[in-house]
Amino acid sequence: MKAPSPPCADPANKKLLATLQGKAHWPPPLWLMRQAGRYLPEFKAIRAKADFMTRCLTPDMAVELTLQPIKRYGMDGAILFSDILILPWALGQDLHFEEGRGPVLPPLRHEEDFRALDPARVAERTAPVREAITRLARELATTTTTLLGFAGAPFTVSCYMIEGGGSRDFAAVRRMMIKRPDLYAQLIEMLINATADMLSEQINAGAQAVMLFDSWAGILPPNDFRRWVIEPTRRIRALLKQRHPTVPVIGFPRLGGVMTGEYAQNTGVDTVSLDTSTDPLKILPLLSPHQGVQGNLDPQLLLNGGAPMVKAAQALAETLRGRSHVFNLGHGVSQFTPVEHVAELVEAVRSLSA
Ligand code: 1CP
Repeated sequence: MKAPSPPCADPANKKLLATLQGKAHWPPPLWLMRQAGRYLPEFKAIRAKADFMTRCLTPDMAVELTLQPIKRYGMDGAILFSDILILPWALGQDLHFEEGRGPVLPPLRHEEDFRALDPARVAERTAPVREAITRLARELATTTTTLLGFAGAPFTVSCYMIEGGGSRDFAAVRRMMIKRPDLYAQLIEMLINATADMLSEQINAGAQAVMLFDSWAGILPPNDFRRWVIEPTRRIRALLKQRHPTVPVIGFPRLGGVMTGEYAQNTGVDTVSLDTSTDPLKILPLLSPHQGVQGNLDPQLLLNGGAPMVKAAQALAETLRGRSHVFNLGHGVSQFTPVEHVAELVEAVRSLSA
């Protein structure tokens, strides 16, 4: 097992934070989406003891789970152990996670369902999350690891709220957008403000950068993508910049395809996280010089490990060398990934030479 990051009192040694603020580092800083998860034996040990919501809402557990991949691999970023669906739960929508099925919520269908949501209770219900962040910030203060907060972006969160869980085509969300744009717009408006407030609270508690996951952005046609993905993200970023001008915002418009450049330009996110299908060379010319790129190694290469993964990782880092690049995957770590493959990837990126 690798030692955790060496102590360092100087926040300038937080390579990930500096990169998110626009600097180029070589080798690039690295963390992985879903780095705390079922591929880790120490994660499974805690998973056997408590259900998902308990793990998210018990600060001791959330802290321990967040730090597991840091202790094992010395990642440059620690992402809070939580979920994008904590916000709907905090707004008053019931939520539980079913084995083999994922999140389950009572779907929002009628005006009364929307009216029952109450942003006034979010701060109180997310108090354990802030407590976990406060403790993590203290633990990581003297290390090289940057603490990341996050939320789902309004569109993706609305998908789960309206469908009542995951979906193949998100037809109920599309129906609502088409048939009740007034009601849908009210929900997105509420989510914009609640998300900005929640992320602002995460920053006040000690998160050094925040990420907005828009995992289903890619299902929308261009005009809906502009209205329900780009515009809400632009507004959340603007609200956060008013309150925390120096805190970087990462945006992940997954499967955004040719819309990804427009997303980066018009939301103003400091770093755009690219999914597996995106060629970074196609996006770079569309970014401003200090805008960063995060990603985007194929999680399937990590799953399989060995020379194909190492070669692709080296090529990806080399392609983005000289600009702000955070090494990451194009989506989350698969639960079937052998732990040795993650160690091999971390070593491959760390040992990139001049
Ligand atoms: O313990 C378990 O078995 C539950 C698995 C799990 C985990 C580890 C879920 C259920 N959520 C999480 C944690 C989580 N989720 C984190 C923090 C940990 C880390 O990254 O290391 C983060 C950032 C998320 C974000 C998240 N949750 C997203 C956005 C990113 C993505 O994967 O696209 C989404 C869409 C969710 C919803 C969700 N939560 C869990 C599941 C199985 C799902 C997907 C449901 C579906 O649509 O199929």
